[in-house]
Amino acid sequence: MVTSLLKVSYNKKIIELVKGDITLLEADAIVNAANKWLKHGGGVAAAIVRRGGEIIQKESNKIIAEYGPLDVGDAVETTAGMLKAKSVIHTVGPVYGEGEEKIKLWRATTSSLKLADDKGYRSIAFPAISTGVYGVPPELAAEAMIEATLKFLDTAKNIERVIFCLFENRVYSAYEKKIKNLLKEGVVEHYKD
Ligand code: AR6
Repeated sequence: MVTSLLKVSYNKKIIELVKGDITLLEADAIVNAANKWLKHGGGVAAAIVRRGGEIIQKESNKIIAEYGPLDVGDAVETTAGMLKAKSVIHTVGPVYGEGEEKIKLWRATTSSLKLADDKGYRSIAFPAISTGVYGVPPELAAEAMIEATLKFLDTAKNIERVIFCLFENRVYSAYEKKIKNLLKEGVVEHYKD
């Protein structure tokens, strides 16, 4: 089950926080927190391949065979197989401790948004990149990912809804805190239908 818990508007676009499993979402694109080799062995990556099918891993292998390992911050696209989403965008977040984690998370978020926007997608759902196996504190990920999203939405052509799908309560709380601060500052507003 996926539960929508906080919805705000920014520049006529929607930012939404939901709790649950990203593989169940119906967005045009869902983002995968991948590694440089697109070996989807654990965490959200494994869940995406499990539900979407091996086709996602096979297409990922083709991308790596052609272009070699990705850089941190890159984003590439595969089919979504049997998922409800139309597309999976794989991006590589930083491992905590390697340095410049905030900038790198900003880049991973922006390159995923740009890829989706260029494809004409209207909605995209992100997990909390790097906050699992890669060990980035959720507060840092929330800052970087939400700030990058606001900046991107200033000039987005097609994206009108960005969802952050958080799996763990501690991670959800960090994203909620960031959005609540933005509400207080008047940067975003509560969404009204
Ligand atoms: N839906 C939404 N979020 C999820 C789900 C899910 N089904 N499952 C886990 N999460 P992680 P990373 C959350 O470890 O830290 C993989 O092995 C999880 O609670 O998936 O970027 C890759 O192949 C956490 O908040 O990604 C890479 O090798 C967030 O997703 C490496 O892990 C990210 O956790 C990437 O590490």
